Amino acid sequence: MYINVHNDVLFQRYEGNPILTAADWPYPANAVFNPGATRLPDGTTLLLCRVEDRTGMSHLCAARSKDGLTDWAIDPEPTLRPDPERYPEELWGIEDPRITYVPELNAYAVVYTSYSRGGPGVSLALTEDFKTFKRYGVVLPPEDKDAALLPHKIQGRWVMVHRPVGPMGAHIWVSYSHDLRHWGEQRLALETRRGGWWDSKRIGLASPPIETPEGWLMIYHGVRQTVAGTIYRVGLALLDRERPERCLLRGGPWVFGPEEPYERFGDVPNVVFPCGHVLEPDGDTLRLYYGAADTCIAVATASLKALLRWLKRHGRPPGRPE
Ligand code: BMA
Repeated sequence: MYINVHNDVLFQRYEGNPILTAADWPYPANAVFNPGATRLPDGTTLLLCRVEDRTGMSHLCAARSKDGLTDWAIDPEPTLRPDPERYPEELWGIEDPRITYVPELNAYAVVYTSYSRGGPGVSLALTEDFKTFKRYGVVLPPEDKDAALLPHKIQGRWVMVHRPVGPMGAHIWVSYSHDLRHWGEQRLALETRRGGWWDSKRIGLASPPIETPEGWLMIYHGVRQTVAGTIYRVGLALLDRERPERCLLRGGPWVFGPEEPYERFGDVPNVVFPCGHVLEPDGDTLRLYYGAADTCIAVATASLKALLRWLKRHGRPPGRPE
């Protein structure tokens, strides 16, 4: 049992939240949320935002800011649109990008959900400039989403963390590839907990795993079903550096959840859904960008060291019956 669970405040919301809403968009939009994030070489923060229009379908649009908080310059048109003619899996839109800079490729890997007739799948595109994209199409078929590429090969293979849904639930898996197109050696990395747990209905990767000397820090979302609907919250786990399918530590309580009105009310209430972060030049301050209530975009900061300290104190190896 986890008794005396600490309500440590690890994430501080920015007082100017939400930082981006549909009203800021240069063209009509219903909602902007769940952005991927990266820091460009000149220090600019780039968010690749999911934009839902009034058909109900989504595309991706880049917003850039010098300080990562204010004065966003938003592309005047969609940056990456669904292309169902050439990529039929994008028929009902593209959603929830995760961005990883991959030095070996000299490019950013954008891994996103393509919403096909067969359900949501994982698609990959590479870009150097967030203007032109080299699409790989769907790399992991439905039902699968919440995926990100790790920034370098491990023992000669690329690594993807993702969330397939099977008859036994929605858990986090790790898969390997030699060429980014063909994925195999699938391994179950982290399971939903059961019963009353906050992460008992579904879990999925939030922002891309962060490499630390102790392992890959994984920020993940967990879903609980209640009589009033679902609640999306955020928890922490640490994955082995060389074998990321091995979870070393998993936090008990959630570390971030919907509290503010913009997180509690919106198109889908009670959702915080991070898809990206940037690390400040101090190497410790983490800015976590998240969709709030499937309606707008907000940001919260945390100390990477404090997150790891917390996990070492309050986390435990998974695998025991929970
Ligand atoms: C998930 C995804 C997210 C969304 C969340 C809450 O399944 O579809 O895009 O933010 O549900 O609606």
